[in-house]
Amino acid sequence: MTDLLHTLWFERPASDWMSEALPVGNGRLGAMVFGGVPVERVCFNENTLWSGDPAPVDRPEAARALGEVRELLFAGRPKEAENLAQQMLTAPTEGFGCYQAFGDLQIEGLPDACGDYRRMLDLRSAVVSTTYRTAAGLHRREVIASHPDQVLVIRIENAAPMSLRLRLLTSHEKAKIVCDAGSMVFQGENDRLKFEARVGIGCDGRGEPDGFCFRIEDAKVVTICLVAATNYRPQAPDFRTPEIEADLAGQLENARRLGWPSLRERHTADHARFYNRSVVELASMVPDDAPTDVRLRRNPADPALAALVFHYGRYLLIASSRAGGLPANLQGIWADKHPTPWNGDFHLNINLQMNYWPAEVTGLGECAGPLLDYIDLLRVTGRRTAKVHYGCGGWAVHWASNAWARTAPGWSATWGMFHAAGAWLTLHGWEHYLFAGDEEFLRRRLLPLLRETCAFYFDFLPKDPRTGFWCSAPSVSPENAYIHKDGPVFLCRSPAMDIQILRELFRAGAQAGERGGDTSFSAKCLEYLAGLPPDRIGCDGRILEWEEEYPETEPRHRHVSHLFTLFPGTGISPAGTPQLAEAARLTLEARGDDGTGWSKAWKICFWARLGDGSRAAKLLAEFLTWIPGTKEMNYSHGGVYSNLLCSHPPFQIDGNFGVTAAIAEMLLQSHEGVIRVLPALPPAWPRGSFRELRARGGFRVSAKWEEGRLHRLRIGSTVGGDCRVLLRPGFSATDFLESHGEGFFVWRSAPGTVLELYYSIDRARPRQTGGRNLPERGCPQFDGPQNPVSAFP
Ligand code: FUC
Repeated sequence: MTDLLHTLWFERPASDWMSEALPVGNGRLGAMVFGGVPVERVCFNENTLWSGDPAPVDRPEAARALGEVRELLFAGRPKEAENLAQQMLTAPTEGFGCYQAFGDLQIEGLPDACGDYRRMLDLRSAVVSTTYRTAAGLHRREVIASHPDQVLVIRIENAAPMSLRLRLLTSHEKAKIVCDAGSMVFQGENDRLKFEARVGIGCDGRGEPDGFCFRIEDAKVVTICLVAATNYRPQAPDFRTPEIEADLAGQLENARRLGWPSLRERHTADHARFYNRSVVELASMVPDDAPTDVRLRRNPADPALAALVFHYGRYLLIASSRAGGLPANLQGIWADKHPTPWNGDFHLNINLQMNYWPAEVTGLGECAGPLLDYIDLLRVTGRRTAKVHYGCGGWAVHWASNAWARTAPGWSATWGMFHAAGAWLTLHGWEHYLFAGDEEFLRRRLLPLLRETCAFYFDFLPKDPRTGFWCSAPSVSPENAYIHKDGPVFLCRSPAMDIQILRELFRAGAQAGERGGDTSFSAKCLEYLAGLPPDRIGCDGRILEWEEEYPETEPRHRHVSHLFTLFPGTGISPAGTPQLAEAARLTLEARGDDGTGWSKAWKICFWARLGDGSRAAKLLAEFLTWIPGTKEMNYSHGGVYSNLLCSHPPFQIDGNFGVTAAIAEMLLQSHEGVIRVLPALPPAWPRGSFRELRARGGFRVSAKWEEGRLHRLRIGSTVGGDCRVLLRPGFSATDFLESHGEGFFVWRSAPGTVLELYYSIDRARPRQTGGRNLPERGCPQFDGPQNPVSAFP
């Protein structure tokens, strides 16, 4: 039986890149594999291949117009303010460029399938395989994208000798292909970068160039290695080196020397090091072994499918975001063309941030490395934008950016003026610190980042003359408009999202300053925190998205920006702020459950934070709505394709990452300084377990539940310190737990120790049956008093 939790599989070759092909990636090189017969298509990407121009587009006249735009906003004339902002504050579209697909490697002449066709992605080994029976026997193909050896490898094994033809295809105009005795070289350039791919071919038959193609004769076993690079360099102002610096010939030679078994082994070992960091298991009522697309259409509410999509998000993050590279863009590293939808850019009003929501909680903190590096890149270019556009210190970035770290506002004042993107990104550094508890990171990287981000806002925020609060103006509530007497307007003062982000920013600054010994920075953050306006509830009980209770142009808009504070922020919780939590609930009800893929993923996170597991599960099943690959772009009905990639539509990877984070949030929360286990467990998931999800404070949490009740709990402490945990009332504390009333306990943990708790599943008489402090041994296996209900992973 197929491993339902870690395998995607299909009975047909993929007919479409976006919705059916299967992704592999090593963080930099990505490919979509079709598993075709008689033609295999491997559509590949290299994540630095972007068009565009890094020349700054900041508008020197902007700072002079800023005062007037603000005055118009304060005078209640937002439409005029928006018109003036459009004229004077927006930056041109020129030079933005887009992420570009590299090319296609086609293998023609593969033997026909007589039966038993299976195409599969094994998430644990990160291998895409295609197997089938031919007239002569078994045909087997495997594709990997190796991180340790920086090579994409296609291995073909066939029962009988084959005659194949290899072809490189590309839609880049300036590209040439040269073949020699054992390889194909593909070189080109776009408006900015040089790029090159090399294909090395090894086989047990004969191989020779054939015009622009490569011909293989009489081979049963073929190994094709593809390496690729550009002359991009993540460094302003030029962002490129004169020539491509990667030693592609050396990489191919290394791959040839290692050979397939070693390449495969080194790849799977490297991947497992990340993939095995955490596991979620959700038991199905009736395990369904059918192909993934059939499962999806048959029972989107199947808990095992939810677990699969959870693991898929982790897989995609490992495959698209590894140390030293650029972060995952809107399509990860899996684009099939250019221009890519929305330029395949780094959208910063939800999308890039969502890509990294699952990183810390699933133990993939290193995969957030590219994001943190990218923020440092934006800081460099963003200093100029802060100065030129606003006359401020610090740094600023707006609604979206690209490989050139563009930080100026967008070309439309309606969406391009979202400047809180930099503050939001900075919070990812704070979260990284909270999860890892790494004091060195705090001092060396986080504090300088926080200081510089806050420096912008210390200069930027005017006082609202009417209320005396700090005011974020001009700004927008991402991509949403309100109805003003002069018509629909986007430009506004202090949208709720800005204020909520700034609240988290100043709070983080205050705490980081305190912990890092910068008390004056800490005090200044506290002063600004105290001067921010509170969240407001409208007369119908909902949280206000804008400063005033305006009618909305689109009450069911996909962005739910004014609930940032519920997730990923920390400002609302049913226990801590019940009134706001109720207002958040009403806000969500009014917004409706529908939305693009990423919007649905976000809504699941919201319901998880509100502790409503049933509603979260309902939305999760809707997120798993099957979308045929033919569906046109739209802004309200998303889901997933057959290959489980998130459909905005079209394919946009944020929803895959968002949904992984959401499932983690249903099982474990730690944002309130206390660990809550199973805070939003849906009744439809009565039995399951998770292993090694991460909680803030450097804790690793594993749990198992039966009949919807926590049965075993294990918390590992990596850096020591107090671990506050909320346990079901009625349990007595062990020697290792101090009771703080109403189910709250504190474990005063030493670094490297583990706390284990075992509960009886007897509903009538819940009791704690054991708790121990143990030295940590990496991934836990529960021992001690065992209940043989089922094996814990
Ligand atoms: C934001 C969203 C859109 C889309 C785009 C890439 O602008 O509002 O729905 O996801 O990013």
